[in-house]
Amino acid sequence: MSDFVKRMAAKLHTVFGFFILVVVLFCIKTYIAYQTEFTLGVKGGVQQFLLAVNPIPTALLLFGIALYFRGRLVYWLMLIIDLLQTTWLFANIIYYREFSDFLSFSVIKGSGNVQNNLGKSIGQIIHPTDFLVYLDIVLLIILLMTHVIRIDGRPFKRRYALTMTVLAFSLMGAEYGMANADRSGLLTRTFDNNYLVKYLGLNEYGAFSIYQTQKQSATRAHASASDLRSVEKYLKHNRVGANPTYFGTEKGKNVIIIHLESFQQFLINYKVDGKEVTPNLNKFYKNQNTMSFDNFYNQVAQGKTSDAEMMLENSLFGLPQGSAMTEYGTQNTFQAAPAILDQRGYTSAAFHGDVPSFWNRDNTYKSWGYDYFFSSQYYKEKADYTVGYGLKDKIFFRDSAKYLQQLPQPFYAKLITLTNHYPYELDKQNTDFPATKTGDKTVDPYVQTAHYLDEAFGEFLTYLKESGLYKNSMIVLYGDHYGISNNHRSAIAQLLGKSKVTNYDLAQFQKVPLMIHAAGLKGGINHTYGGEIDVLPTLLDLLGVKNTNTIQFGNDLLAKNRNQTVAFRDGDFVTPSYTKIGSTVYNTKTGDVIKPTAKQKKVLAKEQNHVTAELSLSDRVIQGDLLRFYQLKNFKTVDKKNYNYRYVNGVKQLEQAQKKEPTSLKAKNHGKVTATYKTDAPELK
Ligand code: GP9
Ligand code: MN
Repeated sequence: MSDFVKRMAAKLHTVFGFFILVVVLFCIKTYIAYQTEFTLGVKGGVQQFLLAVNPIPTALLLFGIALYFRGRLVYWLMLIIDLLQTTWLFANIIYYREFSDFLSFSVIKGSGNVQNNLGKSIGQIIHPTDFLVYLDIVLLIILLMTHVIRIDGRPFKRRYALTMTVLAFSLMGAEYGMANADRSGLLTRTFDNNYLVKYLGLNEYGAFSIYQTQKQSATRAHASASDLRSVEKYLKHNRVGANPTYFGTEKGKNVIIIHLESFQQFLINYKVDGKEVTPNLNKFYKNQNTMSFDNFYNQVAQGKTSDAEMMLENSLFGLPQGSAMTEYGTQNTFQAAPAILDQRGYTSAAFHGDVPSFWNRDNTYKSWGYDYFFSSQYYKEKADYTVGYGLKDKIFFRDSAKYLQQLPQPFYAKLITLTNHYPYELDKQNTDFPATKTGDKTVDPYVQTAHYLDEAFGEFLTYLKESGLYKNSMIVLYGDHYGISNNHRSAIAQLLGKSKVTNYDLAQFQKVPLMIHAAGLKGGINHTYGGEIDVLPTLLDLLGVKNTNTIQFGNDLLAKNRNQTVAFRDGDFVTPSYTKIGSTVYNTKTGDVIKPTAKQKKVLAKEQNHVTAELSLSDRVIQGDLLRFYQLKNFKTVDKKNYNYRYVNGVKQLEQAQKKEPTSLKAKNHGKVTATYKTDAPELK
């Protein structure tokens, strides 16, 4: 043995040597688990680096606790700490295998409705090799018992123990700084548990999950049924009746919702080099059976897509910070569209080509009562099938049709597109549209991915027509939020053909499309002012679902005498007359700044009150989990235990549904495909 190895081996007989050995073994196995057990979506050098080093800080910190003690106890403590951390790792490996997500403390607490049916199937999902994560601990125990490693009875200097603790915290801080530089808003926006583990580590994720669960439980515990009273009072005062001309006209039809990622209203009829960016959507927009809204605004905050989903399916606002879906989606009680319709004989399904954990969809959709969630696990993926967050839209729509035609009718289906997402990248073979020429690299390819989305939509629409779904479905399209953020003022000005843009222009730039199409529906461009919060009441009225006693903050866009004040999440607002941004008020028709008269001031104060009230009351509903106290008439509380979105389960469930409820397109066609899906996606050639 060389001198060096001998010297190192001798060090193992010291407390510090043993400590380092424990830390190194623990970090190595965590890293191996990261690589083999989880799909963390690590991209680029910074993320690779952070993944490799992220187990170190908490390992130093936690094992370092033992250094404050002396004698045998030090060794015992290290082994116990190892055992605890390893069990956390082990539990996550098992849970991830079943749910493609990490264990959260709200799931662990399992308070009543948050169970995931894990108990039942645990035997089936554990592999004997999973226990290998404990191997290093067993090895350490053997080495100690056989005295290959001797116990060092000398006290470890307090000073050094403290140094280790300080070092651990400093490394944690440095790591967080690097992580946040790569992905800003990591802890405030809380996109995906995968992100927290990838950037910060499994233990940090665990600590954050405890913090979040505690925070939520505290407000939840303080809330009581009486808090609902002010909400009900507000709603009673502000609710408007449905428009009798439209109420129930689409009763019993399928509902197909297409979530157009990052799609803004200005793209409709927009041209680049004389060519329409979105010819298919433009045609749909003008169709005589499409009701299109041209003063419809996105109202999202940090939760972006998840805020849009929350509003669309619950008519509750997202939160001022973070994402309501990630923070409250697992634990809260909801009375959401999928559940409401489900209880009226509908089948509900969400389709999305990304991992199920993003925005905590995998848990939230259960709370909302989705029967099916077709996430990336349900789609065959080859390397060139995906870009950015997931599946390319053309392939996504094509492969969704396969599941869509198996859904018992009537169904409520939501398809969330993905390709038109920042940074708007698309491979050459799919790019057949000119970029804009503002010189802003972030902005210019936006029309190219929007064009791709439009082609994908066109193909899907053809399928709907050929399969017959077009005739018996209400098809709803909406843009979730802006694609070009306010940081790109100069590029926005060029796109809009202006010399410069004001805050008024930026507010109007928040318009997104909303189109509702159904055979026989009286179409046209509707100029009413509204936002995402108003969609659910509108759809329920069209479907003939009485909506006068729900806790929903929007109002039917087709109703007469509706309040047309559109709240932005930060408290600013737009009405047909005024656009209020910060302390400035603009004339909505002209964009001119207004110096309000005494009378106007009164009107504006009233509008502001209305906006502040609806936002804060909606927050109270979510943060206090108030719907748990609200018995909605004819509505059964959703039991999350009844849902499982794992691929094998979903497929089996679909199969059984064909026999139990033979109303799907496919079942009606005696198990045969009704229309072949046509796409020009080059990847499939
Ligand atoms: C991810 C997708 C994007 O699954 O929905 O979310 P966004 O970044 O737009 O909020
Ligand atoms: Mn989005």
